Amino acid sequence: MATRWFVTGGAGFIGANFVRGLLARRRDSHVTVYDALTYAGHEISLDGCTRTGRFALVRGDVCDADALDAALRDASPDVIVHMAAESHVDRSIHGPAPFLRTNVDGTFRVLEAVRARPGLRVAVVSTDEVYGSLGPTGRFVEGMPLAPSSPYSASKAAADLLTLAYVHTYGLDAVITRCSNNYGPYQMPEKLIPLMILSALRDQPLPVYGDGMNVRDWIFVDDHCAGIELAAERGRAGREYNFGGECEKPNLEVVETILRKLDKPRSLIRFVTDRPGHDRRYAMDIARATEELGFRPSVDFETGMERTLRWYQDNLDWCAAVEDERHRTHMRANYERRLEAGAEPSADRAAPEETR
Ligand code: NAD
Ligand code: TDX
Repeated sequence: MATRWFVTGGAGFIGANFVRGLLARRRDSHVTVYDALTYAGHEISLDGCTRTGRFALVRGDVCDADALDAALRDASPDVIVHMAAESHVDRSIHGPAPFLRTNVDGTFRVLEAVRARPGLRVAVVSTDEVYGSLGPTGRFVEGMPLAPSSPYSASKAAADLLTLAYVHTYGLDAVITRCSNNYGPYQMPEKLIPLMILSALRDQPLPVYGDGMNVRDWIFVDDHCAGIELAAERGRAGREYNFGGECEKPNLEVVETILRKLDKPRSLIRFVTDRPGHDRRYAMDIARATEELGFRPSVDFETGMERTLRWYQDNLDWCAAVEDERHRTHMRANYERRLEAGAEPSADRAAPEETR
């Protein structure tokens, strides 16, 4: 079992939940977080970790090979969990360059660092979005050809392929995890669920793209973190593992659930211009992770949403801290015109045809 963990991107949403969970449950674990602290990475999300005496935060960029090397030398980990990434699809549409830099070149630097350290294992955290978009039926299965549609998902697919090439060519001890949409505490309010929670709490419009019938497979973040831990310790090198919540929901249903639970009116919903290239549906087949790793999602949507809503209501200070100028600039660029224009769902309906 691994005791010394090195988590790139550990100050982000999934990273903070992963690191907190590991430190709390495994008293023999030591965790180094290596994070550039971009607009999405926040030291406050890791508050309290230092008190364990088993935690270190190193501010560093995964694209900086020398800094990465020095941090790895100091940390001397058994395993790297590589989750540093630019993670927001809308931002990748506005400006793809940081996505290519961090997600492709950054992953290359991490793989090179692992190659220089025989015996070191790496779990590369990827996404369901590398598979593209589904029609009304079917699920993503590992081994399907990759068909990413956004600059974000294309950069993640490139990282996956590079990882597999390193296993094949250099015998790297690497696994890849691919997960569906996460929700839970510490998620930046640029993503659907926290954005809708905060907008509803503030009685502001809830911007729903297109007809609101795009489907995502929602998983509570702790379940994804459990899957990453399993894959990092028990996964077979060169193998991809799908994780998902077995919880498909159209976006509109998610938004209506939030409004109902907060006792806010449905009239806050605003149908706005669709996301260009918007994937219609994601759904994960998790049989491999279940059979080989013993993975099962354990938090149902009702419970996960209750926990998430409570967390955001109790942590408005965290929200105010992360909604800084960098966040506000993105929000203006992405929503100002959409909200001014508005759009009828029927006039703006995304093509529901199969894309694979
Ligand atoms: P996030 O945007 O909340 O966090 C990303 C973290 O990476 C931040 O702490 C940021 O500071 C850090 N980072 C960014 N660029 C960096 C760089 N160049 N060097 C070092 N650190 C850098 O993302 P998240 O939602 O926590 O996602 C984590 C990982 O999981 C990503 O690889 C993402 O693609 C993947 N993933 C996310 C979801 C989801 O629903 N959020 C689902 C499947 C997979
Ligand atoms: O304002 C919005 N209105 C809206 O209708 C936003 C931000 C989103 N949406 C829709 C688009 C998607 O169909 O909600 C759905 C979810 O959107 P996001 O929260 O942006 O997530 P998504 O694009 O599905 O990608 C997420 O899951 C896979 C993560 O951001 C990725 O990092 C992960 O790989």
